[in-house]
Amino acid sequence: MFIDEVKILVKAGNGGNGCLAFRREKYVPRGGPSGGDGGRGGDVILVATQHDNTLLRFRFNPEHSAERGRHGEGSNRKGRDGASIEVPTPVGTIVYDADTGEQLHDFTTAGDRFIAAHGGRGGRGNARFATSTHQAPTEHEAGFPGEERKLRLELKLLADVGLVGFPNAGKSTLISRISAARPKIADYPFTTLEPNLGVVSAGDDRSFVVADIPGLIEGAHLGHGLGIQFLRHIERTRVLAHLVDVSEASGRDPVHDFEVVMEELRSFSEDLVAKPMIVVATKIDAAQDPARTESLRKLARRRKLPFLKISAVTGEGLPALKRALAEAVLDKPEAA
Ligand SMILES: Nc1nc2c(ncn2[C@@H]2O[C@H](COP(=O)(O)OP(=O)(O)OP(=O)(O)O)[C@@H](O)[C@H]2O)c(=O)[nH]1
Ligand SMILES: [Mg+2]
Repeated sequence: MFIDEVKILVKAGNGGNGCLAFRREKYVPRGGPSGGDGGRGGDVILVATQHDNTLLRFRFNPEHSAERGRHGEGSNRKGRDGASIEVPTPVGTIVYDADTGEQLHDFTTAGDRFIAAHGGRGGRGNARFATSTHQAPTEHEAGFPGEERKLRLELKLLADVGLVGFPNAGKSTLISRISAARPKIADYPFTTLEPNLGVVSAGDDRSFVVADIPGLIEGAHLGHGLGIQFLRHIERTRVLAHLVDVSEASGRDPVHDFEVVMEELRSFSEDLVAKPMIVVATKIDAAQDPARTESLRKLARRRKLPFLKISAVTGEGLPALKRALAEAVLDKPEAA
């Protein structure tokens, strides 16, 4: 359902040209052919990595080419081979030929390698064309071109971060501020009916996936509101951001909201409440009474959970939240 997709161009290195040369040495009257072969062009190799879970890196960098082989030289010197390049590709990526649609590779395990474009062979130098009856050959080959292919990469996204909270807490607004996702946002409850995924760039060319899901209300596990079945979409996440509206507009008590949502999470599964969680006070631009924010902060401290406050409207606190989420998600072993 949530598919990340990019088109990329891979271009292997061309082979180096074969050389045309004859030996010229003192006291050797008629030197034989001595043109060396060209070097082989480098390959473009896609290598599966656990470190990335989106194709964002390719969006910034859609072309990958490997080095060409050097030309052959006289004295039978072969040109140096071009270096191959390895392009990290998230595990789970499926590679298609963009022109024919043919599936070329399916990355299932880390370290898995796929040569996406083969380097061109080096041309033969004239020394290789010598035979007993053809002792002064002038034939020599040009290097062969490296393969060039357009690929389409597809990756089924799995959410790393789940946004939970009451309806109207600002979940969809947050994902629209930190990713390219553009879910519907409105000031009535249950605006979000289906989960939205957004890819968030962590700055250092790494990224993670955030899931915005419908809001939870008291009794959701009994089917109130939109129920709790959609929580399965965040079962495999590594961290939850629990958004609590601390503005007066909610008309409710932030601490009570927090406890209600925790109970609903618990009735879905114990694993879900046991996940690492960041408590996020939202709409601080509209929070007049600091006591509301403070009560939530204290609750987070009691529960030994990190606490951050944000305004998706002014942008306050968003960089810190992104950093905290990135830290919780990246470089951690895969969730079971
Ligand atoms: N003042 C202020 N308003 C906000 C902020 N974030 C969101 N809102 C408003 O709060 C309302 C609800 O925002 P949404 O992002 O749709 O809330 P949600 O949590 O996704 O709601 P559901 O999808 O119904 O669960 C909208 O009118 C937003 O404009 C904020 O930081 N400050
Ligand atoms: Mg929403």
